[in-house]
Amino acid sequence: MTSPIRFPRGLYGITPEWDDTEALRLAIANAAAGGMTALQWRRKNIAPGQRVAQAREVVAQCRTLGVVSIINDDWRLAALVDADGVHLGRDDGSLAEARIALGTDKIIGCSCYNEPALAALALEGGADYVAFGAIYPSSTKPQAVHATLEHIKAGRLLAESRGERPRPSVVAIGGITAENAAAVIHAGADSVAMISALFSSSDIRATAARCSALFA
Ligand code: TZP
Ligand code: MG
Repeated sequence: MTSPIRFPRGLYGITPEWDDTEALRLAIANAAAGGMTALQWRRKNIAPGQRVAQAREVVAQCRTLGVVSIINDDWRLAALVDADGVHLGRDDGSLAEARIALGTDKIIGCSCYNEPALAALALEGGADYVAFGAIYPSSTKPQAVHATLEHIKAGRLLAESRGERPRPSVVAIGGITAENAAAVIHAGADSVAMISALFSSSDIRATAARCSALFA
């Protein structure tokens, strides 16, 4: 029997840079119909006046769909729109401050790039998941550092070694597709994060279903 984890196993969609919120909602609905278990709202280039509104709509939609909602970069926005959690990179402030602000019921995930030492620190600080990437070349973030399947394995060992129940989860990101996801899951990822392979797919529901089936 697999041990319970703090962030859902499965496909973790991340939003593309779409200003068209209706198109985004349709894509999210299709991904959820295909089994996506979590969604990160990640917008690096959005007009300040649209930011809160789109985040709020996506979080509300996720709640209706039963999809865990995570806000990228900004725990204050996560609190404002009552998302299920936040994803923090190394430039996004302190995990401790975010935890105090959000409380223990919210999910905090941390980017660990290709550095298990960062994962150890994040886990010590109470992160609910640690993310490694880019596992494969990513056209979305071509400048991303390269992480390997060995980093996933190391992260999984770290997450398990703490003996916590439920235990923290391991997320893989970067260039992941329905074709290469099996190797990442086999290495120990509990969840695979995808932007382009999911949201640029001509059949988002079918792509999500293919990825989700890998976790069965
Ligand atoms: N961090 C490392 S790679 C990446 C991020 C946010 C982008 C992932 O996007 P894609 O399209 O799934 O490669
Ligand atoms: Mg960030």
